Amino acid sequence: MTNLPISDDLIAEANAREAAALEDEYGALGRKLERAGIDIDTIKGKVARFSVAVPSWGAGRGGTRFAKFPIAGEPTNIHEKLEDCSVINQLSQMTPRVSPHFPWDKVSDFGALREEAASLGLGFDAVNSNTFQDQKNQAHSYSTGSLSSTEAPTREQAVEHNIECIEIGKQLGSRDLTVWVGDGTNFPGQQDLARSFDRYLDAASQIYAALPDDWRMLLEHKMFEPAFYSTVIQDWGSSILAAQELGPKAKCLVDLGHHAPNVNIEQIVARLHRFGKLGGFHFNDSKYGDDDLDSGSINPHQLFLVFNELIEAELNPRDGFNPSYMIDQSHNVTDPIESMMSSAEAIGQCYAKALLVDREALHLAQEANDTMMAFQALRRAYTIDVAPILAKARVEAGGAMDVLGVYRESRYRDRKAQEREAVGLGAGIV
Ligand code: PSV
Ligand code: MN
Ligand code: MN
Repeated sequence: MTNLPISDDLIAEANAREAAALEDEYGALGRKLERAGIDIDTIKGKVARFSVAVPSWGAGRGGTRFAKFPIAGEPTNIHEKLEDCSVINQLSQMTPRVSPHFPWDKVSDFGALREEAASLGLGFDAVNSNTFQDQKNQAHSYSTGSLSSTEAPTREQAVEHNIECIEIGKQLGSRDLTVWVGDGTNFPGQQDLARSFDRYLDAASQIYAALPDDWRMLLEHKMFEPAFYSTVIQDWGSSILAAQELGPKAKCLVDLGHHAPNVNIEQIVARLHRFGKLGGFHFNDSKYGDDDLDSGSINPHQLFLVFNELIEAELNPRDGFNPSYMIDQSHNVTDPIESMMSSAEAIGQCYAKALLVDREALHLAQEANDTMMAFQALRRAYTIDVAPILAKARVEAGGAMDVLGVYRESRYRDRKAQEREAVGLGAGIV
């Protein structure tokens, strides 16, 4: 029994108003692509099968360490977050899974939570552990680090928490554990840089040993914050070294905002794939650091180039190709539902554009060292407006052609503002 939050009639009526325009635009694009030897329906089929998970924590209004400005009708618990994620998926038809974070999303009955999600048309993606904050009644503080802490009981506590996340994930139907630790130092000399990595590897291997055979451990690196001098898993180098040491089920997760400025992220993608260690993505955009801005809002071309590498990787699956795709954003000034629908669209568009690249022309130009024609092969695909392909795939799956328009027309947030408890003021999440 599904229990979807937006009226199907509302979606159908809105789609009917736009149907002729969509047919016209899809037809025109189809003819343009046909001239280039591309079948638009094949691309639409691939887009229809593409999905990206949404983070449970992204459903609430984010903030900075200075302030958070809540909105009326914001979700206050995992049940309300799932309901909001269901809206995103119902309208966009691209986000059927939610990635939960523990202990933020802890409940007493995870079997019931899984059923509740299913009734909203949702499943669960990677489970995320949290050893970057102290929780109430926690025995040992993470102020000295977590998996790399100098204190053995603290490391044990962090390992146990990750193993508990795996147990929860089994009940939710997850198959990935994402581990990001904020461990690091704020002063030169504060900790031994080599030994802290040894401690991390030792603790991480205990988590790895608890992974079921068909699970993966996704190691997420981040250059800085909360540590501002050194971070234990600060870049893809430390991440791949750790993943190689841990074993084949350990992979690297690339969060687009976690790199030094100007780093060539698409090249990192190619490198990780080359060694069978590309585990997944946290999609977002960034201007200055780990800004967690909406995907494609600052540098959509970079996102396209990342997808271009992903298509290349898929065509050359050296050690398999199965990266998990997820959004990781903080919506500080927008309605999170709107931001995630718009972000899923931006991500899907980059995927579709990457599918349109004439790979033969690209490879021939590369072999001939014809730099301009190689670049033009990418440019031709990037400049095509693929919106009609995404809209048609969405509508055929029961979603809305105009996702934001239908969402506003539904007055969903206004209704929730009447029903839900108000969120208190305070600092946001990392
Ligand atoms: C850390 O900045 C991060 O990107 C990790 O994915 C965390 O789990 C997430 O943000 C949530 O704050
Ligand atoms: Mn992340
Ligand atoms: Mn982050």
